[in-house]
Amino acid sequence: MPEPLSRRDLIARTVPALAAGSTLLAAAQAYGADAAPAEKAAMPKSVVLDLLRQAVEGDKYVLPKLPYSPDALEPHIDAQTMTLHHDKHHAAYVANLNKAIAGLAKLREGEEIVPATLAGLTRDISFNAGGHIFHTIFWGTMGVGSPFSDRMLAIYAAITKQYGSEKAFQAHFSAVALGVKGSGWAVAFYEPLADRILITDTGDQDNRIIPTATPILLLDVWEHAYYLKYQNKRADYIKAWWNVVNWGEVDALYNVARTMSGKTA
Ligand code: MN3
Repeated sequence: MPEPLSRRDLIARTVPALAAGSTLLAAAQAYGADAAPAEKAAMPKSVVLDLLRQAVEGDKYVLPKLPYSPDALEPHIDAQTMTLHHDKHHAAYVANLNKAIAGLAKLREGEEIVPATLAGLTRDISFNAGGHIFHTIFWGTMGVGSPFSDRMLAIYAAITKQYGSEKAFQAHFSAVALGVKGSGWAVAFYEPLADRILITDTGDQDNRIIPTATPILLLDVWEHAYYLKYQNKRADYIKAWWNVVNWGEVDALYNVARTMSGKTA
């Protein structure tokens, strides 16, 4: 008899944004506190995996703590923006995700499933789950870590091979971030079919996700992510953000995504 689907599997099958992060969620769970030492040793240490483990408790989604103090990314990203972004915006996605799931349960108990209510709640789940997972990964991929020029990193080899140079990759990613219309994210995904890194953007935080691909580097370009310090100068925010990318963590996620999809070095 097949194992019953876990909550993660169920959501991963129905919510594209969560599906994109599901490799990381699977890794976080499989290599968590209960894993055998050999299994844990096989997976690189990762801030993001630790945060993803904190992002759910039982059947409720939970706001993980920032892995550094709100002023840690100064002067590039200011403490007030970090505090509002994490404590208010991310917290609201978590609360609204739990609310939408409860709302759907209630809807199923009713005499009929009202299509408009269903459509609204389904969108709420996709939107808020995307927000919850993307922000959780975003916090973990910033901070003080290895510089990109560390040639020992697997991500360095992959990016220079696929994009020609660090500069070419950053220019491409920055242009995608700058080109997002309205609110959204620039995202670099690991795509396991071709063992390749792809850059795309999202509408809000729940569209244009590549199924099976795993986000390894992402940048929030919603105005709430930068407006206090940079106002309308999104390009300045993007330029500053490169200074706080934790390449050691991006490398860890790249290795986790490859390991989880059966690739060897
Ligand atoms: Mn945001």
